[in-house]
Amino acid sequence: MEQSDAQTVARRSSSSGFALFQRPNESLATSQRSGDATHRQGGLAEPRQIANVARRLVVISNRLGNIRDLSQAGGLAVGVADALAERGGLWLGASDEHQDSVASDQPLIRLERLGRIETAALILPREEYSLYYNGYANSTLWPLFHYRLDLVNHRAEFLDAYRQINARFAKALAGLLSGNDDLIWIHDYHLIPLGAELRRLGIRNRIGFFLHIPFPPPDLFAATPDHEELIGDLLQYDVVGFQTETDVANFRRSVQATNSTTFDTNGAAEANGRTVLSKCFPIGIDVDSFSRMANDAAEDVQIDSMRRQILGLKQIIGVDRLDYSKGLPGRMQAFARLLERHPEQERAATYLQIASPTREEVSAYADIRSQLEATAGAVNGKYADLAWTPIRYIHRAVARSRLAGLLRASQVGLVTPLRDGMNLVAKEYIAAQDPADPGVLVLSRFAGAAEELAESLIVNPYAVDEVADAIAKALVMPLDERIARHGALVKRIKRNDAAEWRRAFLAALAGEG
Ligand code: ADQ
Repeated sequence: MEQSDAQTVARRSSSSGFALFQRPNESLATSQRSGDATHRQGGLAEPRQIANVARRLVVISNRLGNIRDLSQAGGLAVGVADALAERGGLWLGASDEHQDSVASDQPLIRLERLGRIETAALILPREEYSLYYNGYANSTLWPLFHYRLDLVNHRAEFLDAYRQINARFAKALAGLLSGNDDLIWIHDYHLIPLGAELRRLGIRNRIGFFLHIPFPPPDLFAATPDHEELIGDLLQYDVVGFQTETDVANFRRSVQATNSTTFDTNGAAEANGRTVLSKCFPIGIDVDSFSRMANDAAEDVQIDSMRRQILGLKQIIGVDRLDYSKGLPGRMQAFARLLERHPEQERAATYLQIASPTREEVSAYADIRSQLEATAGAVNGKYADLAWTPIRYIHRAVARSRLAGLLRASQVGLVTPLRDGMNLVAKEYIAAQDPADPGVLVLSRFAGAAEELAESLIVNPYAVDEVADAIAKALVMPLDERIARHGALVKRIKRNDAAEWRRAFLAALAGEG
């Protein structure tokens, strides 16, 4: 359908040069039926360039990655951008920009195109977005899905905003689809009801959902009053993907407990007149590119590493968002116990913790920063001398290239979350190592990565002495054992890398896997 400019209110944004547009009174059903082939740039309506691959990929995640500079992106952003770059497509996410008042129910979207990737940034009402993001997503679902019922905050206005924002995403997306053939891939816990909202608008496309965080066991999941609705939402997808077999099993048990739907041996169930496939797709990294980055470490990272070599100091490293699920206070306590239980490590090992700020508007995150600073201060106060600082704590995000160099320069990687969907830092630590002299990964059994990475030193992060002893073992592990363990781990992360993750998910989504 050729869309007239009269239907589109568009104006050029002076700062960014791409279009901000609003579609008043546009019938979504109409744009679906006719396969709306209109792409607006700076107020002009142009024919949309539909990629010449058979099925266009449409990705939706809460936030958009910066497709102009993916060097700073980890995990989801890289995986998604590479999938889109391979086959072309559209990426819809919430904009950093917000509406101060809800002037209209029509979607307000900023479009940008770079090569074969088109991004659509949805400008959402500020307050509603906050209740959805800081509220339901990060004060209700995040703690619930990380088994932290003690931190779950349930409020009716959180849930209302969550459903409302998902409905806004659905409305925006419906207007951007180019037809029934678009493959729709929705990411993460922020957008669980999006598939159901799209179905409500009459969208018949194949829709897949991937959960990046754990799925809790049925008894925990049932603690949320909304659990039946959430299960109903998930059963509207064609494919529901999880990080681990444990998550898949938890999901299936919750489905059975909630509405007696059973899964066959292939993980498929019949619901709402379609087949829903539930399956494990462990996310991975681009191993070769991360190894290369680690090899080309910045000069100051190399100098820091040489200084430690001269002093005979080994480095233990942790890299995380400052999130209570990552087990940081317990990890620092484990380092302190290492110094108590293995006094030979005094002045021989130093612990570098990089913890980037995250979700600071959510109250459960306020305490953890002061708790960590107090622990680091107490350990340093007790043990430090002029020549040795036991804990170096950096409360900032670090550029990925530096991060890779720092991981390589560390003899022990400490990844001890209390619960984690996968944990890509574990895989990045392995990829960063020098195969001829690799470091040792100490990994929580409660990270999804532990299902794959059995050759690391697997620990219970709640057992502080056990973690301390594992660090001690890693620090003195003979070279031949380190090489053997590292070789096996590298094979594993190469087999399940980022390319395999998206290939497998997209094959399932297209009905081929
Ligand atoms: P996260 O909870 O953010 O992701 P994780 O997988 O460890 O957890 O990290 C994602 C990326 O952020 C990694 O590439 C990492 O290097 C980077 N990163 C973390 N801390 C950083 C810091 N301080 N400075 C710079 N970069 C940092 C969610 C789930 C995980 C799941 C991923 C992907 O919680 O379980 O592995 O999604 O699915």
